[in-house]
Amino acid sequence: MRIPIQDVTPTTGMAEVIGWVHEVRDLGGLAFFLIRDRTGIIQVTIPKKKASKTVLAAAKTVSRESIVRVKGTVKAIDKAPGGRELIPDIFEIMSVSESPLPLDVVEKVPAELDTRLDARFLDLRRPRVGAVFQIRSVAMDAINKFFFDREFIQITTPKIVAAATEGGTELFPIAYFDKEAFLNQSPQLYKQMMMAAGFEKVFEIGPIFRAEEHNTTKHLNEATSIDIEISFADHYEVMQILEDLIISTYEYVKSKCNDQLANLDCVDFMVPKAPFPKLPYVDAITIAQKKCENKIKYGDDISTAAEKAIGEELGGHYFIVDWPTDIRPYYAMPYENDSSICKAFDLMHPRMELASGAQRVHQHDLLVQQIKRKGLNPESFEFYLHPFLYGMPPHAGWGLGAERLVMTMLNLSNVREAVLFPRDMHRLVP
Ligand code: AMO
Repeated sequence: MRIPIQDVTPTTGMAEVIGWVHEVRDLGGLAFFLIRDRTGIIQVTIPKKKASKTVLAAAKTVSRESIVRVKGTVKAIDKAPGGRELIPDIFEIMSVSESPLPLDVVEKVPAELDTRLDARFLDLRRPRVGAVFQIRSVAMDAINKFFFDREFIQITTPKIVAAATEGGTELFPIAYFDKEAFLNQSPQLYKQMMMAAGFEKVFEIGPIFRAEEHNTTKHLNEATSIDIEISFADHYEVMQILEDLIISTYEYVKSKCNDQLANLDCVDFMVPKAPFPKLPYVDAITIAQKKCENKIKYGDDISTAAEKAIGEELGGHYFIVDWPTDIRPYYAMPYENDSSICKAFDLMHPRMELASGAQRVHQHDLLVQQIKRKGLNPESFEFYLHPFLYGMPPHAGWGLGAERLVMTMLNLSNVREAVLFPRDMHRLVP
């Protein structure tokens, strides 16, 4: 029976493995193969004089990245990966790979990201690339556990919608029978409606679609958002939950992903330290003004250059709080004593923004007023506003980008590295 390659040890005696032919080396009297499955790599050594004819025939013709079944004796040997090798009695080709390969799995030949994404299935066979997605899966497991441990209800909200969430722009229109419809930018309105449903604590992990014409290393047109909404909570309470979630996700990954982190050269993987500083927006602007050349002023969004400058100053994760009401969405709650600033926040990694959130406006009339102030039509939001008339609890929440979380956690240079099949302005296939 097949065993995972990582479980093959010199004490196993006999072993059978199935995997891809990672490398082939012929040294005259000896043929060496490295065989790879998702758990690791093993050396298969064929002494040509002693091997059977069928083993020799298969070994002679097999191409790299073909799938082989190898059964034989395990021997300890210092120089091979994992300190052992397999001497086969059976060497059977199960699935032939064509040559040449569209992409070199061994990474001896460097490839551009575009070439890699075109042959993504092969790219993902690279242990270093596969490790990103194994870690992403573990991080998602940590996040789900975190929410279920705290008695959140998991929700799934529509991705085909009739109205914008975050303002009028950045929507992908779709054909929906005879109606105008869009792909949803955020579960924002629906997660808030679940507060009116009495669910109190909800989370959703799902796709968001942004028709932004950005071609940067941190923007995707289809991303994964980790969203929460909580009743009877303010912005401070949900910032604390976000900080706890980030730290516990890092801790879980650190405890579960030793091999994958080593594959990625993340030997200095550090769990962020609590508490994350809370920097008022006005101070963030002052730092940016001091450190950046471009002229940023109060009331501007924090540009990429400003993010970088402030990130260098702060050095770790931090929140930007107390934003001008004018530059945040209509659903962010203004402060009672100064309505020019609101109870919104961003969670920042030194490299970029990771999450946005706020305490929300829960009063119907104030919400209508704020929607109008943004130049939007309250009639388009009727389905959303309706629940605010019948007992809407005070509430707060946030949305955290899963790809940016993985990108910053693993120090990846491009957000596309954290997505199996990224969608950007130029990429719709595969
Ligand atoms: P926001 O629009 O800031 O807030 O999005 C929240 C987080 O989602 C991620 N994100 C993206 N990641 C990659 N590519 C993109 N184009 C992209 N757009 C967003 C980011 C970002 O911080 N409704 C609010 C959240 C809330 O208040 O609860 C919202 O969507 O990491």
